[in-house]
Amino acid sequence: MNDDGDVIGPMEAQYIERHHRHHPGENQCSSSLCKHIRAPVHLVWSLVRRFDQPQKYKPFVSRCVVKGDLGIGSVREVNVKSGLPATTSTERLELLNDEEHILGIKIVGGDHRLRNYSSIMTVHPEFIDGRPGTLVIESFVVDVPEGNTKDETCYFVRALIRCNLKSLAEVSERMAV
Ligand code: A9S
Repeated sequence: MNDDGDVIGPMEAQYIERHHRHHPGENQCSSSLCKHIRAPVHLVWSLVRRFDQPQKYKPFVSRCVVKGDLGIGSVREVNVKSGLPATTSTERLELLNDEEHILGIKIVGGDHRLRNYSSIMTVHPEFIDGRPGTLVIESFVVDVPEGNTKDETCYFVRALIRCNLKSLAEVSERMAV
């Protein structure tokens, strides 16, 4: 895998085929990123699964408040740090599978331009240099905003996700020491 998270291995492709199939419409874009983390899968999953605390690893999130019992359908209000083209995002928990390590989220509101954004994150155990590691795959589908191209939209979202995954790796690897 190169450092911008492109899928290049057979394992990634197989997981993407199984869990990350989006059906983008004509005016939507969709992509997926991978990240290999030098920390065990239970540790990485313990961070990813916390719908109520994305700020545990997402560098852009300044605050998050959840309404509901953290079950499927719960909604979180996310505030993001200054300097981004947005301040808030309202997001719903669509899927949380602690057996297969799958997290599904939809963005349902906010003062940003990502409409109908839906993402899937899966984490998979692997070995890196003979030590327990984790392959994280994150995929999304989103509307292409008026006035933007598919490439611009894909580039923008991939850049944000790449930052999230880089931070997830740093936080996980620090905890794994
Ligand atoms: O947080 C994620 O999992 C992924 C993304 C793409 C979140 C993006 C974001 O929170 C900002 C960082 C605020 C950027 C939203 C929803 C819109 C933005 O413009």
